[in-house]
Amino acid sequence: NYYKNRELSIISAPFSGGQGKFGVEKGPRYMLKHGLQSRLEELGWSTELEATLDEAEFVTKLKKEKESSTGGSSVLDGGVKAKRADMVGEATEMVYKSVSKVVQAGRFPVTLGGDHSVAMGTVSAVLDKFPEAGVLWIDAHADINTIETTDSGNLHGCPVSFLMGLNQDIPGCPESLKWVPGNLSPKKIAFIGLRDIDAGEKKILKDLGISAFSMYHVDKYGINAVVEMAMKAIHPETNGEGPIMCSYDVDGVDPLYIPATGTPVRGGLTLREGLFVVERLAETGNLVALDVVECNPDLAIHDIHVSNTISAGCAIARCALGETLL
Ligand code: 4U7
Ligand code: MN
Ligand code: MN
Ligand code: MN
Repeated sequence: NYYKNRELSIISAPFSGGQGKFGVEKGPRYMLKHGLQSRLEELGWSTELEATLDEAEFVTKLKKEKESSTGGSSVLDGGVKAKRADMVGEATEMVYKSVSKVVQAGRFPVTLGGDHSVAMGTVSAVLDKFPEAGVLWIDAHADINTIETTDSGNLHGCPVSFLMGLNQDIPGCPESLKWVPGNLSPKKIAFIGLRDIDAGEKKILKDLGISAFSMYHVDKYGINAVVEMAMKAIHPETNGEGPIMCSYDVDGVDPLYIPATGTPVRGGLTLREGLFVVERLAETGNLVALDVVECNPDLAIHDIHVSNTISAGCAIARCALGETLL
């Protein structure tokens, strides 16, 4: 157990520039309003709040950028694509600094997104503190597009390629993202929940031999076996033991349960499977950091979709931090 003193910080990362829809920056505020902090206190954690960027400030900036002639220009030198790369670079570096401060102080970082581009900051900070950490990436998507393979140009579909340093040598790689160390080894990440992978991403996953468990594997082996295999994949020498960071995109769970998210894909994890993953990680005592990202309350058609999404997002955090059914 890496946090015997049970101290955590909730890091708000209300950023939406990694994709095109407003509202995902509201995720942290909604989850906090839902009572997340006191529920984590009830689990025996002493908690602190850590702000990164200012929600209102960033929304204003984003609106200006969208109204400008380029609309957050996406095509860069060399024909590569990355929308709003300057903002994403600035925001993710701020997240990196906040999470660094928290982990270096020996506190468990719970980062609330915001879109998944913020994981460039969280994972980089966690790897500084725990260089041997493995990452479990729970998601319908692999988020491993490079600035060459991305079709959408949305950087929330690219954080893993930046974390692995796959863009550094591509001509036209945005200066603003050069701060990302890019030292995540392809051997140190495993995906769970995949079901919407672009052709370019499939090739990268295959070429680099990355461990990826799709919904097919969840159906075939069951979620418990998949989590076990994923842990062994990132820590092969120690039979799955060693520090684990979990970057949890709520769209890994089926939109039946978590409808208010930017890129929903049907056929996902049930809510129970999605919670089991983090319950199991908590049980190992090896979890060192958590992101919960991509809750977008603005994308709900009914109020019930907002509360379903936010309460499920909060449940993911609580289960990861030790809440059990019995
Ligand atoms: B998320 C996508 F094309 N792959 O690159 C892309 F399907 O953080 C989706 O997982 C990315 O929500 C989804 O735009 C990013 C698309
Ligand atoms: Mn996703
Ligand atoms: Mn994602
Ligand atoms: Mn999404």
